Amino acid sequence: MLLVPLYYLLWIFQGSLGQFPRACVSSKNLLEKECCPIWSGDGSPCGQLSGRGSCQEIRLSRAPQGPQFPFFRVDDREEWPTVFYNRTCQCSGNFMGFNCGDCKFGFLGSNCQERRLLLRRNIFDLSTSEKDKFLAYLNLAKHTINLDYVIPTSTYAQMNNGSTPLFKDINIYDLFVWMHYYVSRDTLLGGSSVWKDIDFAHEAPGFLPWHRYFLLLWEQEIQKLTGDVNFTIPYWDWRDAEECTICTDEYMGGRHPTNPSRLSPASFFSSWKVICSRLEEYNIQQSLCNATEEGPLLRNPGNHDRGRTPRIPTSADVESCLSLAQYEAGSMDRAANFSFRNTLEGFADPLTGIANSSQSSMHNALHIYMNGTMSQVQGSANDPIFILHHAFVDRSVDNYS
Ligand SMILES: *[C@@H]1O[C@H](CO)[C@@H](O)[C@H](O)[C@H]1NC(C)=O
Ligand SMILES: *[C@@H]1O[C@H](CO)[C@@H](O)[C@H](O)[C@H]1NC(C)=O
Ligand SMILES: *[C@@H]1O[C@H](CO)[C@@H](O)[C@H](O)[C@H]1NC(C)=O
Ligand SMILES: *[C@@H]1O[C@H](CO)[C@@H](O)[C@H](O)[C@H]1NC(C)=O
Ligand SMILES: *[C@@H]1O[C@H](CO)[C@@H](O)[C@H](O)[C@H]1NC(C)=O
Ligand SMILES: *[C@@H]1O[C@H](CO)[C@@H](O)[C@H](O)[C@H]1NC(C)=O
Ligand SMILES: *[C@@H]1O[C@H](CO)[C@@H](O)[C@H](O)[C@H]1NC(C)=O
Ligand SMILES: [Cu+2]
Repeated sequence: MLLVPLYYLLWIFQGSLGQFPRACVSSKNLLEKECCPIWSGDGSPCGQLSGRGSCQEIRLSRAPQGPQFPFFRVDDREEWPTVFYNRTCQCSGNFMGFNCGDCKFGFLGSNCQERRLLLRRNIFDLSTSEKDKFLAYLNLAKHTINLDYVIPTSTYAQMNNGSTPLFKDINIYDLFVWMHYYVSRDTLLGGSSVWKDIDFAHEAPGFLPWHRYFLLLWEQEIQKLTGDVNFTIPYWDWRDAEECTICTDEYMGGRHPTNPSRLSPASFFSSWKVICSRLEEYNIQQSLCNATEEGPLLRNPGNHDRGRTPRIPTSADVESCLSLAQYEAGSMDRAANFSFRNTLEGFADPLTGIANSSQSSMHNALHIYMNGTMSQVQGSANDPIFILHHAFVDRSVDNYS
């Protein structure tokens, strides 16, 4: 029952993650506002000669205006991606991607006709070698430059409306960290002022489809990086956990022996550097996160505010949340009562469905519980626990009907 609206939303959200194909960031592309790269398979834009797609004008209905965002044409993300591009590849059939070079999720083969069913598994059900392979993929992604995508290091206006492009390389893992930052960052209003009450991926109906699409793209990038076409993100089933059971050196990194908010040197995650964490600095400078390394991953599981989040959600919490009949209800934001999305996201008490601003439960509870990099929305994807956590949140959606 839920799948129909969800896939419809997925379609709407395609491309709204903030990706910039490397092939589309010259001043020529930006001034012409065209992003229709060549598909190397046949040398034509959007793989047009092979019938994969064609270069089309983007037509959007005007974004709804409302009190939640009392501005117009001040933020590059409005009516995405039309500030940057008004012509992009529209792919046909089972093709997708910026040049229609990829297959839609769930398909493979040279014509993307083979159906492929992939299963995400509980991380504790992986064999040691499967689990170690997953960890190695994470580390490889963190240390491999993304050849397909780059990030902008400034706004469109700061690029003189496209005549002076400012883009930068980023690694495959951090591209996703950056996209999650970009979708949830504040709006820069000039001078030193910002609009903080904005987020294109949280606290609204888009929360679940946006993160679902994000995970699917993440999987696809890892599949392409490693050639492991069957790769799926494992999930962490945190129900009834009394502590962070994946916070060990065998899994996502144990605690440092002397510094409780750092990771154990026995885990390679202890040497990972975060990006996009200095939000106040960006706002003061009216700049974007430019993916400069900003220090180690921080995590201090269980040291959180227990008044706000007394425990990791229980099986009963999940059952109760799944029994909420309406996907959205009432105000469609964090104040909504009896809303499946708002309750699963964590702004309502799962046992009553009543919104409560002094509690963080369900999805939010895990972010708060980690008491570190995971706890700040914009930079949370720096901690690879984000991926395992969201894979489990996504699984809850599958169990909802
Ligand atoms: C797309 O952008 C280009 C460059 O600014 C402009 O010339 C063209 O008129 C735009 N097309 C549409 C349909 O807005
Ligand atoms: C960029 O475009 C905006 C809106 O059209 C305009 O107000 C501004 O002057 C332009 N800036 C530059 C540097 O061309
Ligand atoms: C992926 O899974 C399919 C079906 O289970 C199998 O035939 C294929 O060999 C697997 N491919 C790889 C690269 O593991
Ligand atoms: C990148 O961002 C950091 C933090 O805001 C800033 O200190 C640095 O100057 C920026 N680097 C470039 C090349 O803009
Ligand atoms: C960690 O938890 C303490 C309360 O126990 C809180 O004051 C602090 O802001 C939290 N830090 C992060 C990064 O969440
Ligand atoms: C949700 O329920 C609470 C408690 O009944 C109520 O105070 C609040 O106004 C409700 N929220 C909305 C948006 O209706
Ligand atoms: C909200 O949560 C706080 C702290 O757990 C609790 O004291 C309060 O009764 C709750 N409010 C509602 C309306 O449930
Ligand atoms: Cu998020």
